[in-house]
Amino acid sequence: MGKSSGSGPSALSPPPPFRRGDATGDDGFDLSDPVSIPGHFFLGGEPPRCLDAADVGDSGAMEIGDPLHLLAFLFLGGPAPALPFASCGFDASEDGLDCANPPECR
Ligand SMILES: [Ca+2]
Ligand SMILES: [Ca+2]
Repeated sequence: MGKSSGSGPSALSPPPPFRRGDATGDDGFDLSDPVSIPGHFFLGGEPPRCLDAADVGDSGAMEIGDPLHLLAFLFLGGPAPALPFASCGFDASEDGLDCANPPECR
């Protein structure tokens, strides 16, 4: 047929759900999650699939404190990551972090 309709994807598509702290996107929490964050930013490793999930403290920026926060929670009984953490959800605070390739969140 002729021209396609004007109903393309909206510029304001809703953000994908994610689970904060699951930087590897494998639906679980283990040592690979905190390790993958500095691994990407300082060692050129795989980027987190969802930067929001790697922003453990929800500061709106990726910092060295994010993997440290996650390490402390996982192994030292430290405070939990910011919500959404226990289950899939959406970022409560707007920031410039992207969730470009979100893992399937269950
Ligand atoms: Ca993980
Ligand atoms: Ca945020």
